[in-house]
Amino acid sequence: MEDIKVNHSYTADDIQVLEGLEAVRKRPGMYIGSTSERGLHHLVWEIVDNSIDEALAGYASDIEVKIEKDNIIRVEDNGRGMPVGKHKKTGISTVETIFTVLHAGGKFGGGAYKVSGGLHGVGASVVNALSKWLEVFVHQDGKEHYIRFENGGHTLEPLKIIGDTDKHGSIVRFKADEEIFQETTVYNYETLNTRIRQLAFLNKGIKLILKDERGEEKTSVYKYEGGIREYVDYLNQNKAVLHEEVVYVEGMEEGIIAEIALQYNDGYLPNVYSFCNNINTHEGGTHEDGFRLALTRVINHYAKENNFLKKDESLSGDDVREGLTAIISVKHPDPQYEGQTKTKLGNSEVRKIVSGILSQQLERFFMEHPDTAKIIVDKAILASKARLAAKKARELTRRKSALEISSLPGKLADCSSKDATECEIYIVEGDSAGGSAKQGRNSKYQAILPLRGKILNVEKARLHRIFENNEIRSMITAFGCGIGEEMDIQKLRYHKIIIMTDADVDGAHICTLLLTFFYRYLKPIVEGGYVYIAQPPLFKVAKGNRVEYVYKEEQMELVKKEMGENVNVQRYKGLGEMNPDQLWETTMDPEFRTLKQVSIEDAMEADAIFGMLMGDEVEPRRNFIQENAIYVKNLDI
Ligand code: TTJ
Repeated sequence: MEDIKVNHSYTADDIQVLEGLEAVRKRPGMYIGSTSERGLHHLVWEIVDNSIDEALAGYASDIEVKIEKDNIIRVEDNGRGMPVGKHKKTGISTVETIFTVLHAGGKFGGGAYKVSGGLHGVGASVVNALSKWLEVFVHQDGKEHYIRFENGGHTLEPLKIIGDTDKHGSIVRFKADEEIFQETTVYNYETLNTRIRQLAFLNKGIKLILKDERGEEKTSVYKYEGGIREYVDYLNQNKAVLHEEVVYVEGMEEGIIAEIALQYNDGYLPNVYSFCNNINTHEGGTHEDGFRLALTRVINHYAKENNFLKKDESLSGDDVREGLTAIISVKHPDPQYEGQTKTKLGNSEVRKIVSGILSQQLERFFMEHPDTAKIIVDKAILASKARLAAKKARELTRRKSALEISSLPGKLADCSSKDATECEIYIVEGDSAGGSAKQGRNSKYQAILPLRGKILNVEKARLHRIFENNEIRSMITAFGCGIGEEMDIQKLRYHKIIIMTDADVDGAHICTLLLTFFYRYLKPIVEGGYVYIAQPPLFKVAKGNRVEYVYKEEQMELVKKEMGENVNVQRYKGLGEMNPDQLWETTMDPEFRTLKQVSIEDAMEADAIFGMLMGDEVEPRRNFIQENAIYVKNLDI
């Protein structure tokens, strides 16, 4: 152990100072959260924050953080340099005061937006208290000043001039005390790198350098003239963005600076981060409230003004944040933090300031960039529709469980058996075919649910609109198993769900719609093989008393050959052309019928082509159906 030479006599103030630093050493967790790896890195931020303050005040442009050999940290800035003169209250140099008086940080600073006075801004003295040794170099007015502390902040000798210089700025070097940081005193490059890059994003124009000299030298240099604009670019780098330009607004009111950058991607989750004085306000707060308020208001206003939205419709906050990447950064001279982890900004005036700045400038941006505005509004409208559909799906499921089986739809002709494994439900197109099916069925295990035909042609609906369709609602109720996330396949009341539609375009539409719907909202019934498509005959071939039904075009020749001359051929254009007995015989009787079991691929395919089938263009639809008749056998088109 070397002898510590103490050159100056302690005053009463000094004694207090040392007691203060001793308190930090006794309960370090109180000051830096913990003495884990995280606490160790905290030391670096306590020092760096002071240089950031100097840069924010406009006096420093470059900050360098170096991990020297033996895990010594060196922080340098090119600011004015810490004040070297005598401190009024302590009677010692301000530099020494900064490093030996708890919470002295706030008093020497000149900058209005003190990061170092923020969340954990306990000050440089805490770092000193928890260091084996710490050195300060101040370059100012042609002179280089120096002071060193050892063993938890004991001043070796007062600040002194050690030479001439033409630089200006502050340098701090320190070695964390292994007695305090017993877990580790080894710094993680990536931990430092990530935060330093973030600080560079949050403080545009400041050059931040990280160097590692412990092994092979590593260096990262960050300087973002675009600030949080480039932060949003960075966050969206692997995403498909919906518009090239990041929307950026900034303003200052009542001494509070607010900056917002945002850009939409094709995802669904919002990615919104807020900061106050460079601290990530995880719990949000008034700046985030103001942001949400303005975003929702401006997008709704724009959408209505331009008739993208009816006057009585509106987009919710969740709608306008779908796929949104945004950074909200405020700089506040006197921030108040609240919440569980003190990461919620509490200053109430900030809400109005942020919402005011964003409202005004976003509105203007939309006017000047109508194409981007349209893209954003469209995205929110789509989100709104999806949300509505999901809500309806949930409501339907809830209604079902509340009313149970007693609420079975009136149109349903249910079967008498309650054994789901033998029960079948025919989903039949049209009331007339439904009537025939009801008369022709075996009512013990066959249920009939007629769907009113043409629903699709009328609707040209987006998928979610099918929830507004009564037929489909009664179908869901009849199935009894709920839908979507709350679906319970155990409650399915029929183990065969049989779609029975006409062999024409409308029938194909209904089939596509049903399969798409099943695929999206009732996937387990498709996966479980419970869904079938009935195969009604295309032709009836009769000769005298003998009647044959033909299900496939290719069979026709064969049957004609077999039955000889003078056959009567009837082409069925719809289920309604068959009487109840014929329908039973040809399509419903388990002894004779053939059913096509629907695979998940069929349903997927239906889902994929859904948009095309629902579109306004008739030709591609017609062509598609002709070329890909996965479930359409004969099309009268
Ligand atoms: C304060 O106002 C007068 C001129 O100097 C201002 C100041 O304190 N600047 C300053 C402090 N720049 N850099 C610091 C600083 C740098 C490090 C690395 C550590 C600490 C504690 C302060």
